[in-house]
Parts: sequence; structure tokens; C-alpha cells
Amino acid sequence: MASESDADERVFGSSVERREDVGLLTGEATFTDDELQDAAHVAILRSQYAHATIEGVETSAAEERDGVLAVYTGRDVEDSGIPNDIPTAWMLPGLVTPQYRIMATDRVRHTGDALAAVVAEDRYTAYDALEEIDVSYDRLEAVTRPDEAVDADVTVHEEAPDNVAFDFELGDADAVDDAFEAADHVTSVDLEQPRIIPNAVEPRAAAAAYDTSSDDLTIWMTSQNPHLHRVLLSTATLGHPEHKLRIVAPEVGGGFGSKIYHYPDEAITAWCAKQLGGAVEWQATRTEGYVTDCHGRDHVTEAELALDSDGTIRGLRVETHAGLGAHLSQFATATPSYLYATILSSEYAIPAIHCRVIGAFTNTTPVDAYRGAGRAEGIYVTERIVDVAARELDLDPVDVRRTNLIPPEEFPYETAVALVYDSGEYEEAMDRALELIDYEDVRERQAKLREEGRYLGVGVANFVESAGLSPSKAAGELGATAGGWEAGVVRFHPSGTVSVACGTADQGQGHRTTLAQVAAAELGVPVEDVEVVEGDTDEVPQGMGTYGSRSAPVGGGAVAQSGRKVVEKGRSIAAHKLEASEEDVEFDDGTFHVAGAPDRSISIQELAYAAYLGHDIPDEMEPGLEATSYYDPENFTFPFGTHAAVVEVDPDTGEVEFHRYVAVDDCGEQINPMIVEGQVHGGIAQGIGAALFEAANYDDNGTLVSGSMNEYALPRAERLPEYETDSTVTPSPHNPIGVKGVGESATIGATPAVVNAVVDALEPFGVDHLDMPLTNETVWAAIDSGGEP
Ligand code: MCN
Repeated sequence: MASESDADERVFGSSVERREDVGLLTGEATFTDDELQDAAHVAILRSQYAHATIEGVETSAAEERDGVLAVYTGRDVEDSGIPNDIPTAWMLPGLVTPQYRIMATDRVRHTGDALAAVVAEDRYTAYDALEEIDVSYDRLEAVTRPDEAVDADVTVHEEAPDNVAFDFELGDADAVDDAFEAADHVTSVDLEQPRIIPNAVEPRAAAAAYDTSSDDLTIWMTSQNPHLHRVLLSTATLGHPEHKLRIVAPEVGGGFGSKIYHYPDEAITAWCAKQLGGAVEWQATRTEGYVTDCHGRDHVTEAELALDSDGTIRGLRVETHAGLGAHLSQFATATPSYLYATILSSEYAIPAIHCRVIGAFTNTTPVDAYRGAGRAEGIYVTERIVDVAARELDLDPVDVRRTNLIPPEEFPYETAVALVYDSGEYEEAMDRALELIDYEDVRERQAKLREEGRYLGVGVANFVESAGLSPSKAAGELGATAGGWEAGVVRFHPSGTVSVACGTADQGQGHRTTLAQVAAAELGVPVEDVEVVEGDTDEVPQGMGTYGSRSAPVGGGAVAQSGRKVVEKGRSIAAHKLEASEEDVEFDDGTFHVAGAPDRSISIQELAYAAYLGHDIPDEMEPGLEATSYYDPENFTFPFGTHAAVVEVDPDTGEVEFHRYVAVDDCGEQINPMIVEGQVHGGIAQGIGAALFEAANYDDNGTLVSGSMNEYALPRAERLPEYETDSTVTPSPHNPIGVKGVGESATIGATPAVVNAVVDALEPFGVDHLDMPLTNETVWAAIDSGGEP
């Protein structure tokens, strides 16, 4: 921050109330579906089968229905001559990239594939007309599991006969072989991380208006990154000039990753608006969302850990089949490769790691980043296998963790899988969590209760997260076609209030509050005088959006950097007006003054007025007081922490009941501790959801059997514990405001902590691993087959 005044301390680091909430809680906030109320409605026909060739699509009956304005098929889209591709955004070596059309023409590859679109005067007519479209299918066998796909007779794309989209390796395989040979003990675990459906409160939606006279196309949509959507829609999909395309993300009701991606449906909506020369809108139903919103996870993994008998880890070997679904989504290739393999070291000094990931096409909904993306999957593998190894070596799992923690003096620490962790105080956070959960005491209680036939379990998980993917050059060398920077604009108005624009895009995280805090602290102005704009390609110059817990470290960094540029220009103007040299002008609490002469001062608001008048500013200086920055960090930020859970398992029903849940997170300096805590709460809920309840299951035909909230179990409040949260503060050494991301941390920590706790409770039954979700049925079956304790 520019100064360390009391005003800064009040603004940055305090729990300023979320300015977003009045609109959200009163229903006044505007969502995509509130836009273009009089527009025609688009409904999209989805494939009935997971895999089939299309013999024909007969639309005449639908076209004749009253109120139907048009019916379009994949052929119509193809014939319109647009580029018609949904590209992936991360090119791994040897990656197979089949064309992904916005509507299928000859073949469908999963039940969410779009086949036709009806545009009608109202939504009901549009959906009724869908039923009158007659599709002739020739069904094909389907494959749904990534490990089976690579040996299956089914081929999802001709370009990848064995269904392998990529075969990725990271780390030194020879060093790992040597480590395994030298070690006293090797632990092996096969584990699966099932598919998760993101379940944002607001389903995806789009509204599009096309002005035939100007060629202006405006799309309102539920987007986590409007600028990325604009460039992809413009170049790869619609062929519409980028400067004639405006993307607006109004209020967005949650995303958890699923609204990063460029889907066919928003493109279909925009294409329909252009065809009809008017305004149309589309809103996914929940069921539609279940088969089209990118799912998360879908890993099948074999992991091996080599250790000495005192618990010192020598090496880790991981081979994963990662499901990609039927088409490559934008980060589908980066998530199970770089974001996953690079985090396998967790908080530990593991000298040798090797990871191979086979990315496989299947006849399922595309898979991409979901909260924790890649890091959650990687940390789960390491934190789970450490527990299994500890039990095999008859060591306490906490002791094994402690033995291997990277000590503070080792930073910056280069892992065996290509990351350079910049900072960390791992033991402090772990000890705080153990103290809060009374670890020793719980172990004693556990022993006593077991004698009474009660099964308590305690699980601990450490984690590191790579948050705020960067720098752009390194990402580019590894195959990214997007940057790691963020754009932030800080603009004074002549009257002294401030507008901030940032390329991040909120879906509930509270950016309008926290980015205002960042700017207010830099400029020394009241936070109420700062307005923040996001989510509109006309209002924000450029942006990379919100994902990977980047908005605070990268977006906040861009806003802080622009704030500092404004202050520096202000210093020059102040020096001119106060007749002092720039070196003698100090800035403190929103006021420039001459060093040693506090009376010779001018407030930054007065100075803004002077800057816009332009009468009394230095020669050669342009009027105005604003700055734009493209902040490109030198590295990720590395949040970390320890989560711990105490659970009790009912041996008669398999039900898992929480006794305690403790989370100690370190996201560096906290802009707004209340918002940080909210992020941790939401993250824990989703982490527990994955551990205990959630899984998207397919039958052998490729039909999603958990296709609605009746079959897909979300964590409900009554099944979740009270969270006890605490934090340590280890600022990122390179971030301008010392912050690290927090949006995903708790999801990453919670899942292994809870699974470790449940498996710990089941030790008397001889259970050493269980695959998620640990439903009552799964736990009960494990107890039943494990025999008497
Ligand atoms: N923050 C802070 N101090 C810090 C770090 C963060 O005050 N040291 C604040 C930030 O200013 C921001 C919030 O915490 O208001 C989250 O910041 P950050 O960690 O930068 O994450 P992003 O804003 O980039 O959000 C993305 C992240 C991800 S990847 C998923 S998925 C996710 C999440 O955030 N999806 C969410 N949190 C979510 N919260 C809601 N309500 N809805 C979602 O869809």
C-alpha cells in the first residue's frame, strides 16, 4: 500500500460490509434472464443418446406450430459459413483437437450435444416445439470411464482412435525409480475422484440483441470472463468482428468454474439473434445444466509412495486417467495436467515425483475446472496416500506430515514438479489446527470410545494451492492461449470520487467491495467514494476473468498498481502546486504535503479537480488523473493451510456425523476478513460435498443417472458441521498488496480431511481406503465386508 496510515488500516484489512448484498437479498439485482424481457425465446434440442450418428433431423412440424419464429439445425449453422468451432485454450504437446461444432451435424457424442434450436415468441412454445422435431439416430456403443475408454472398441472422435487426447508426463521417472529402490517401504493406493456437477444457484443463460444497421451484437451472459468469451465468439465461433461485439455479465449467481467456459449454447443464442436480426434469449433448465455445464474431477488414479520406516518420504509416483468428456473444454487439458501434476508435492519436501496423465475422451459431458481445479485432485492424492502409508508404518499421520514439511528457511522452494513455492509457514498453521481440534485429546477419546463400540475418526489434511496462474510468458511456453495478467483502471472524477474497472468478473465473491477497498487504501479516499465496474467489455478495457482464485492477487494487484500510478502523477502535480521538488512531497492518508511542512498540503480530491481543469499542472503534462495497468505477476501466489475433522461413524447405518471441523487458512494479507471467512465456509461445504455426497454417475449407455437434484446429492445444511476457522498470515513476497487467493483453498483442504477422518474411524474394520462419495451405503458396505472390529 502507498502509505501505512490509520485510514489505510481501516479500509484494507477490515470487514467492510458487502455492497453487493442489498441488491442480491432484495431481488433488485439484475441477472441475465432479467435482460431483454420482450425478446423471443430459444430452446435447444439435446441428443437422446450418448453416442449415435444422425441420419436426419425433421423440423417441419415444429416450424408450423403457432408462435414459432424459426427452427435451425446443425446443417443451417454449418451452411451459414461461420467458423463454427469451440476451441480449447491450452495446447499440450501432441494434443488431439477435433472440431467442436455449436450444433451437431452428423454425430452426437454425449446427451448434452445440441441438435437443433427453436426460436419462439415465448418459452413454453419453444419447449413444446422441441418435442415435434424428429431425429433419426443410428445408435453406437458408448464409453463413460476414462480408464476404460483407452482400451474400448468405441471411438469418440476418429482423430483419436484410442480415445487418448493427450499423454502428459511431469517429473523425473528415473529419479523416482531410484527413490523407490532405496526406500524401506512402498505404499500403493488406487483411488477414484468422481465427477462433480457444479450446481451454481443460477443456471447458465444468454440474451442477445443484433442491430442489423450497425452490425452491433450485444450478448448478456452468465460469464466468469466476458473478454475471453468475446474473443472466442468473435474469432473461432461466430466470425463476428470483435469491436462490434459487446459481452455483458450482469449479476452472476455462482459459477464454481462452470461459467468460465465457452459453450455452444450462448453461441447458438447469438447466432439466432443474427439470423433473425433481433433479440432472443435462452435460459438453461436445471436438467439441461446437468448435462451441459462442464463437470469437475473424473480421475482414476494409481499412486505409490516410497518412504523410510521413520516416515521420511523419498518419492511419489502417480498415474491418472483423466476423463475429458466428449469435447475439449477450454481448460480441460490444463486442469488435469499442469494444475494437477505440479501440486502433488503438497507441503512436503519430496525429492522425486513423477506423474503421468492420460486424458481420455468419453461419451459424457465435458469435464473442466471445478472449484479447486487440478489442485484439489492433486492434493487429495498426496494427503490420502500419506495417511495410508502412516497406518502401514504404524506411525501417526500427523507425525509423518511433520517429518516431511518444507521448513520456512527452505523458501523459495523448488518442488520436484516444476513449481517454485515462494513462501510458507506450514508447521505454524498445522500446529494451530491441531491445537484447535485438541488432537491428542481426540486420539485418547477415540481409543476409549472404541472400547464402547463407538467409532470416532480424526482426519488432517495439509494443502498448498497455486492461485493466480502466471506469469503470462511461462504459461505461453507451456501451451496456454490466454494470459496470466489482469487489467485494472483507476480513474478519478473531477469532484474527487473514483471509478475502478477490472477485468475480473464476480459471481458472488464480493469484488465490488474488496476491489474498492484496495483502491481506497491506495488513494486514501473513503471506500464509499469508489465504484467498481466489472463484467462489461465496453466498460473494462480488457480482462482475463475470475477463476483460479486470481481476482484478489492479480485483479487486486492491477488495481493497486494503477492506484500507485495515479498517486505518482498526483505527486508531480502536487509538487508543482506546492512549489516543492517531487522528492519532498509525501503522500499520507489522501493528502500530499511537503516533508516537514504539513501545512503546505493538498488533498488528492482537490488535486483531481486541478488535474482535470488542466490550468495549473506541470508543462508537458497531459490533463486528467487516471491510470491503466496490465499487471502480470512473476509467479503464482501459494495459499496454504491445514484442515482437520472429527467424525463419528454409525456402524449400523454407515452415517457419518461431524463432531468438529477446524480450518486454518493462510491467504496472506486479507483485504476483507469477513469475505475471506465466507469464502472458506463455502469452500468447506463443497469440499465436504465431494467427500460425502456428490457424484455424477452414468449408466453403460452413457445416460446421466444422477441427472437431477433428486439423484444428485448436494450437501445440505443439516448434514454440515459448525466450522471453526482461523488463519495465519504469510504475505506473498511478490504481490503488490501481499495477498494470495482464497476462493478455492477450503475446497482443496476439506475433501481429504473428511475422507481421512472417515477412514480413520473405520480402522477397526480393516478399511484402509474408500472411494468418494462416502455415502451411508458405501460406509455401511465397507463395515459389513470388513468383518467384526
Ligand atoms: N480476498 C480477500 N483477501 C485475500 C484473498 C481474497 O479479501 N487475501 C477476497 C477477494 O477480494 C474476493 C474473494 O476474497 O472478494 C475471493 O478472492 P480470490 O481468492 O481472489 O478468488 P476469485 O475472486 O478469483 O474467485 C474465484 C474463486 C473460484 S476459482 C471459485 S471456483 C469460486 C470462488 O472463488 N467460485 C465461487 N468462490 C466463489 N464464491 C461464490 N460466492 N460463488 C462462486 O461461484
